[in-house]
Amino acid sequence: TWEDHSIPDADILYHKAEGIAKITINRPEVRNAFRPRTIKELRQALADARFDENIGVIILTGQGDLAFCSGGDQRVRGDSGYQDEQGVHHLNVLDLQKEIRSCPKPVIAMVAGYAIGGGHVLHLICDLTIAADNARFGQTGPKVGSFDGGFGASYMASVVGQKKAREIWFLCRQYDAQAALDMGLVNTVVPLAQLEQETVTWCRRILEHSPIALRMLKSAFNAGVDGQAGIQELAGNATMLFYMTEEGQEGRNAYLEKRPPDFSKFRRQP
Ligand code: 2NE
Repeated sequence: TWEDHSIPDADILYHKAEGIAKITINRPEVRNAFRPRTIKELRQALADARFDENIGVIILTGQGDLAFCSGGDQRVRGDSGYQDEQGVHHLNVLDLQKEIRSCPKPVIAMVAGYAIGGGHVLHLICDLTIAADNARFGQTGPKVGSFDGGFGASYMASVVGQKKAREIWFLCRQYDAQAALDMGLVNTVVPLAQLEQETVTWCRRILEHSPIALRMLKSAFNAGVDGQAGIQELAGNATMLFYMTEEGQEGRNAYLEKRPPDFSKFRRQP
């Protein structure tokens, strides 16, 4: 049973249960398209889930059966980004993408219906994707005068290969769930009625495993494709692990106790 942590009148819903946080884009009338406010709220919920020690895995999804997300809300697209209530233009979904990737907990996209445009990139960025059999995937950028040349291009190519990624962007076709599975874009396809149950089963399995091992693996997978930022993330985890050792703590303790550090008792591993 999900505990409701949603804020009234928000563009998203936010639930928690047994170590799982579920973040839901709640704009079904526009196929869960996002506006700047939606992204701001998604980022806040993701940060909450990241810093909640009881949460070990995060689900990102869309309200209803028709769409996961249809990308940027074209009705509020201004001349240099998506316009907020103050008239300021944003592409803040790019910040959300980075935060999903650098979140040390697995993030799972639970996709029913359309994952299109910037909504397709959101599922792509997630660590895993569980698709319902009615899911449909694709990019529309070149059709609507847009593109995502960041993770949307380079990370997609690392997932499906260069030829397929170019096809997806150049032709702007839609792919059904089976085609997405065949090209490695999703992890599994299940009947729509079983989508949440299957996703929760995957979450429970992940929750049985070592949080630090999962964290290290996520940053290791990122490091290969994220350049210096990916290395920084992996190295940050190495520093965290070193801080957890007696050897690391000896340096801190010696400084605080105003004495020279004694590292002589620590072995030099071959
Ligand atoms: C998603 C899709 C394929 C669904 O088709 P269908 O036939 O199921 O629904 P329909 O009738 O097209 O949509 C239902 C209502 O939702 C609105 C529609 O305009 C329609 O409104 P009404 O006519 O009922 O008033 N709607 C759907 N998507 C919307 C959107 N993105 N913005 C505003 N209203 C939207 C079909 O709806 C579709 O192809 N949607 C557009 C997908 C798209 O092109 N998205 C933007 C890509 S660019 C992007 O996301 C982006 C980026 O490239 C870079 C940075 C940031 C963002």
